[in-house]
Amino acid sequence: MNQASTTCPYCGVGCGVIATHDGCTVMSVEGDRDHPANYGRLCVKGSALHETLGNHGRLTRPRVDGGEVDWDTALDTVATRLADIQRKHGHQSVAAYLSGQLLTEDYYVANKLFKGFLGTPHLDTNSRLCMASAVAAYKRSLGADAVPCNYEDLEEAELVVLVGSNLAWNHPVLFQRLRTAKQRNPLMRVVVIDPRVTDTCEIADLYLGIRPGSDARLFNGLLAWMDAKRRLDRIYLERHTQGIDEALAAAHQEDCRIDAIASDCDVDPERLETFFYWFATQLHVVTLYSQGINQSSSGTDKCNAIINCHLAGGKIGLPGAGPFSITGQPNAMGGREVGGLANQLAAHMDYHTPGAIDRVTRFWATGSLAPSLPEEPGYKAVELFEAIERGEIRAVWIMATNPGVSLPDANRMRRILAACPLVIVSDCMANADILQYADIVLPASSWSEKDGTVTNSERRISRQRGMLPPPGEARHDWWIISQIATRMGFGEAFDYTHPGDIFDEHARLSGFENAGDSTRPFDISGLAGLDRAAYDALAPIQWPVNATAPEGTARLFTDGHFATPDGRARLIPVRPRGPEQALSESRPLRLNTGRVRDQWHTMTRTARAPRLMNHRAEPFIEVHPEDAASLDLNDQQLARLDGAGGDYIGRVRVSHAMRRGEVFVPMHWNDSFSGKARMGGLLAAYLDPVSGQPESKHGAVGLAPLNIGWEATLVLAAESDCAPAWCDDSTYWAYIPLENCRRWQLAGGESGSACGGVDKVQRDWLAWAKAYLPGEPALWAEDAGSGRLRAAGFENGRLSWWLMVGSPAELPALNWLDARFAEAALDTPLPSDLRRRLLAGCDAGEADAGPTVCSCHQVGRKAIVEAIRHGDTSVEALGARLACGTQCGSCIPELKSLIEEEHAHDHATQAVEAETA
Ligand SMILES: Nc1nc2c(c(=O)[nH]1)N[C@H]1C(S)=C(S)[C@@H](COP(=O)(O)OP(=O)(O)OC[C@H]3O[C@@H](n4cnc5c(=O)[nH]c(N)nc54)[C@H](O)[C@@H]3O)O[C@H]1N2
Ligand SMILES: Nc1nc2c(c(=O)[nH]1)N[C@H]1C(S)=C(S)[C@@H](COP(=O)(O)OP(=O)(O)OC[C@H]3O[C@@H](n4cnc5c(=O)[nH]c(N)nc54)[C@H](O)[C@@H]3O)O[C@H]1N2
Ligand code: SF4
Ligand SMILES: [Mo]
Repeated sequence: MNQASTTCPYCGVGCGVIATHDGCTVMSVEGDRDHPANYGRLCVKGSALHETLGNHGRLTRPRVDGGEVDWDTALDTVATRLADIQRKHGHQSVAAYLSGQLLTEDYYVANKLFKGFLGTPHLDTNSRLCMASAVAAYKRSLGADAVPCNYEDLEEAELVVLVGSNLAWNHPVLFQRLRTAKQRNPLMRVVVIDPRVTDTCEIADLYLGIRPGSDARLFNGLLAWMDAKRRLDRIYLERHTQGIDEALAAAHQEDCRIDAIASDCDVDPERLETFFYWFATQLHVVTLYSQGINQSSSGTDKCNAIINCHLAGGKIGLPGAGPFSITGQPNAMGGREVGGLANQLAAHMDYHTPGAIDRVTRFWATGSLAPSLPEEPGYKAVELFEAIERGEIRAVWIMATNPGVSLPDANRMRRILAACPLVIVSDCMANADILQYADIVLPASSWSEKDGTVTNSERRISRQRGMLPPPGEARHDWWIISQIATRMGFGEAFDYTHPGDIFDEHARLSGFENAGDSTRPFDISGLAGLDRAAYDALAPIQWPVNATAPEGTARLFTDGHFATPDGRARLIPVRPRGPEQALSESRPLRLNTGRVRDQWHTMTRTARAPRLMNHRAEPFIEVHPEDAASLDLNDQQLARLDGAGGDYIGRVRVSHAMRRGEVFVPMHWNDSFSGKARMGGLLAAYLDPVSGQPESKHGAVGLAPLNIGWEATLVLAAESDCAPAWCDDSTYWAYIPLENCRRWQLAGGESGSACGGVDKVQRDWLAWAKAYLPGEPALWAEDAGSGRLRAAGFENGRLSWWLMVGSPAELPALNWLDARFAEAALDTPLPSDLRRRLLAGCDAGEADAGPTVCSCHQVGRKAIVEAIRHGDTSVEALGARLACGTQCGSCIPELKSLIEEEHAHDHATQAVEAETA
């Protein structure tokens, strides 16, 4: 057995992971106690990493025009077709769309090939949908895309403001660090600003349930308030900044009385003033912001409104202080470092950085080999797709991202890709939606196989280390790109033999002609020249790493000198703007989109671990109770959202966490897991004019119940991830992998739909089962009156399917049934008690645990509620009895709210009892 120390491939916290493996399989993972991001902790996604591996469902062979080919053919075809298109349509007719999930080395080579050697600036990344506004704002104010703070600052702060971040679910280990710090320091305060009451509110001293999109108004108001209360740090402003007068003038353009701001933001004025007071009177304030701020048509301004307040109070460059944009993807930061955004060139140099184009040309020695470097920035994500639509770009290479799900107006983006003459896709998973549009598929190696570095949210570079061979013929991304570069005639510049060679070049470029130039703080020249052993052993380190800071740098701008030409930070005048997507009579609801605790993005990886599916098994729509009532919607009923570019079907979750007039849907479901739950199609593409980031958080939708005739649950043996034929004739379907079988949740017979007339009454399920399902229906119990039905089929003595027609509210926990699918053969003839249990789908004595709350120990809601009623009224007591919340801790906020709910319920019942007595 071997152990490898590596880094988690999910979120930007960048936790160190120790993986135990035998060279073929990773048996287990645990948190690396020595890694400064997590000190041994892992969240539920990290601790389930080994359960998502395995060769099943992986891409293993290159494909060209639908047929499998060998690598030579695939690489030659890519090289020839790209060259042909460039010859006919110019250098800038080819593009790349990359991802913050590539390693820095992969990213560096792709950027060098496209911008350096193919002479096209059109290389952008999914970070455009994620960090672009934060990047643009840092550059405008601090002079460089340089995150000033680190994780310890969060722990050392007296006030932590979490804006547009659901840290508890999306950066769980950091959330736990913050919770622990707060327990240690009772004076620490936490403020959460989010239109939804999220699990992050568990540690909030103050919650502001803000009107979506009104954050800039709030922070502008704060700036004006600090001014009025003489809480500006005039000395800091004088010495280290520029632009306070203009920023204040802009803030004062609006009514700055507390009541007016509170009314615009739709929050309680007293709470608002409390927040203002706390912010203004504390020096050690960290404001951590994420997608609730960035993903907006005025995201850059919102980030700057936050940074303004920090600069104005001198709350930056100190321990426990600073504006902290938290990154999402494992290597969002690394991508920014190499120049993965279309407006960047390389190593934090822009096209317009004086001398940069010449410097990079000399460093890469593109010389006579290649066309000269582009002179102007390229198209940003959505613009890039629009350029394909116009026929201006005729080839796009998509790596490690699933834009048919994640881009706004995704259905249109799919049509654009379908019409693009050449689409090349590098991915690892056979079920990624993007593959439907690929002319050429290049199978890539994945986490546990690939080697390189990633940079986390606090500028810390860590190694990801490979331990397993890639399956079949999958290859490393850097290798694939270098091979194509070589076949296009640039072999000399791409003769890498190992990611270490690439890292060395990247480190050298960061320091190239960068001595003493404080406008390029991204400098890791101190890591250049590492030999293979030193690269392999590289310990986590925060950039800059150079001659002055050989051990790395924990915090930036501590001396008040910024990365602007004159060393002064800029306050930016901000005029608050609301969402661009307008509400209308037919689309009166504000659409919010985001993440759930146990899934990662478009589910190609996390959905492979059945226990990660249980917390939220189906796509859903969260709705405020009063909206639900006015629309005649019940909890758990299916409903349809209608948006600008398409519709979405999910199960209603009636929730007090929502504001009235707003709905929330998860961003995760792709074509393999549901038929109509891709939220990208609901949104029109409105972009921030500075950063080009789409407004993914503020759509406009209509909502209506789905009037279906039937609902059914089908559980089937065997392996396969794709949607089978029966999904086509269902109005709604969701696929939910279990340990030993596969579950489909189906609904159909929509009244008003084409097949509604036939299906509305009932289907002939017996005929249907015979047509679609393997094996004979051996058990069949039907209630003709209600249309309810339970049945099971067998093949060679094994259970092959189980069917329940009726509301899924009647579903038992399926653990017992799941285990039956693992049995080699069931007794024949079936004993009567087994028949009964099979029809019921559960063991008679088996309590239904309800939906999973704790994914680590698979503890369900009902079991927890029961334990609370028995007197386990603390998280600790619940942990002692049921083990829930004792491993990764991600479910603790949910445990606490269940305890509170039961407490409230008790009080209500007591009150009623008192009244009736
Ligand atoms: N479990 C899990 N974790 C992840 C990921 C994942 O897929 N799954 N993805 C990773 C990635 S790439 C990213 S970028 C991060 C994202 O991490 P977060 O930014 O925390 O994630 P989101 O859920 O997209 O959005 C955060 C919050 O913004 C709120 N919000 C919406 N509109 C507004 C508004 O106008 N103002 C304010 N103040 N808030 C608003 C939403 O209600 C939501 O709770 O998560 C990372 N971590
Ligand atoms: N409405 C709305 N839209 C959003 C968001 C939102 O909150 N709301 N969030 C946005 C944000 S912040 C983000 S980051 C994006 C994420 O959206 P995407 O980037 O589209 O999502 P992923 O599912 O992570 O796609 C990664 C793909 O790369 C593959 N892959 C994984 N590792 C590798 C590798 O090493 N090499 C290669 N070649 N392939 C690999 C995976 O199988 C998968 O298909 O979505 C954005 N879209
Ligand atoms: S918090 Fe969870 S998902 Fe994020 S890096 Fe750590 S273990 Fe991975
Ligand atoms: Mo992201």
